Amino acid sequence: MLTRPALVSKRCLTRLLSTRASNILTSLGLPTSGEISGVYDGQWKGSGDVMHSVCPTTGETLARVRSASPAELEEAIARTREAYMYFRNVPAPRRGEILRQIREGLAQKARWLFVLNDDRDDLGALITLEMGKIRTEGVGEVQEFVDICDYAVGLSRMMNGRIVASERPGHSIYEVPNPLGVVAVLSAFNFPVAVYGWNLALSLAAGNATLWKPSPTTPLCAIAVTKIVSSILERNGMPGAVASLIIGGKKTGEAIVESKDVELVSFTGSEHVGRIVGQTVASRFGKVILELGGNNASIVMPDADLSLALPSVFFGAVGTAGQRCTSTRRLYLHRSIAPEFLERLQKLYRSIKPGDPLIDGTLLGPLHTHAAIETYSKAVDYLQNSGAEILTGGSQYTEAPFDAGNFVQPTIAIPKSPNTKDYIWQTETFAPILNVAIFDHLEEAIGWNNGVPQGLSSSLWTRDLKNLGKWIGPAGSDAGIVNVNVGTSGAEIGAAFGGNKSTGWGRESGGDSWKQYVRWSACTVNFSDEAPLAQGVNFTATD
Ligand code: UN1
Repeated sequence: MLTRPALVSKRCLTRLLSTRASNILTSLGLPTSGEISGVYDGQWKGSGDVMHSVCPTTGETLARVRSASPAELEEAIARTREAYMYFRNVPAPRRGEILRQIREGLAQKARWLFVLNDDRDDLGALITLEMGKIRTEGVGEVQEFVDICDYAVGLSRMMNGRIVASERPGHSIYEVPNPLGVVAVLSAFNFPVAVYGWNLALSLAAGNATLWKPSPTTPLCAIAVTKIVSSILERNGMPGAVASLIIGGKKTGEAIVESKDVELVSFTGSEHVGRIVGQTVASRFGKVILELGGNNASIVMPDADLSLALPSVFFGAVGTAGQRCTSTRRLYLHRSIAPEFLERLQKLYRSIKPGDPLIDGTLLGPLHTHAAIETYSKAVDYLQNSGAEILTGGSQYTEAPFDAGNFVQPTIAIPKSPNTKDYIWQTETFAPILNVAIFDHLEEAIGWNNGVPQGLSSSLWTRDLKNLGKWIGPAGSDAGIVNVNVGTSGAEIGAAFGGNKSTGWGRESGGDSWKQYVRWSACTVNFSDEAPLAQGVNFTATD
């Protein structure tokens, strides 16, 4: 049952914090009263503005967090740099061993695979409390961090360079990866733990120090993770600033992005802010990884197994209340199966009820912020005013207790035209709205799939190999993630994760992503008794 908190005054935060919240905070060693320090660079501190963590389910203020002052930010960057200077000399497999311990520290907080309903899924519960996603997804997010740590432990013994054949006798060329420097991770509210995990794991394996600026609306998740990571670093005699934390707002983000002491900025967020981040980092010749908007489509062919496609599309569109970068926002149905598919999909939508995301069995939690309701309502208004048919949903839940949180109805709409140039197809609305169009030929659907600015994830439902070949080939989907009989969301960590076009071309997590977190040197070594020039150039002076 949701409890609607009384107005929380600063002085009596302790007394009024709900049991629902205080149990989770206490289990992770987070204070339930007073202000919490939001800066860690070897020491916990924070004397900047106070930021509020607000529960999206109940509207309750969970904590007041002290962000970094400008001087503290400067100091944290300097400490992180010093930590890098130390850490780069620690052998990579030893760095891997630290990651293994971090993995163990996290796994104790996410044992869902082995012991259901165990209190060790506290970190997952905190994600649910602060971000609003349902508990199984909160715990799954911690699992994603655990998985990437496993991956990076192995990587710490496999970050190989290459030996290249030289055209000159007695010469060898080595391509050598070395640690890069300070990596800033600017993460978003929707994956407040896992996306940091992707970056931290690769960055640490590569010998860098990280500076994490999480979303200002999910500071508690960041503080809880940093407590786990820093205790392991300190226990191993490493500088804590190998994994620094800065809670802050826009100005803090700008200062980090502009800082010449930050070699790589890994940013997850909107296309609008990503464009500014990209340009700013490029203007100082820094490195950048961008994970921006997704506007992902699923295409269902007549030969698809609908009993597989339906629940996957349902999860892709409604899971996380439509707040994954990979959420399914566009659904292209072949004319022959469209009526049946839509009827069955609507039945699934009708079965979904909003609820406390902490309670097992709830499938629909709130949107993360109140502002997101406005974005949702604006998109619904646009659909209605432009002649779309709303098949289901379209409203906010306004009855108690849901009026205290940010609950909206998952929505299916058929826009008037499938023209991808229209605003509704072009724009990523970060809410559970699924726009549907009907096609006759796969080529037409692929054209629509590719006809938007974004290019993160895409999914084709078919049993026909010819369709598969087309879809993953040169004239197929132009997204970074191109799935077959798998939904658009819920990628594993093993492959590189990221999108093309206005999604920013960034790649994180698995695959070759680690190669961005190192500086590469091409080293030509001459072990002969002569010093010939390449390409046979003769530069001998005659005296
Ligand atoms: C995001 O939404 O920013 O593929 C990341 C997925 C998750 C990660 C999403 N593994 O849906």
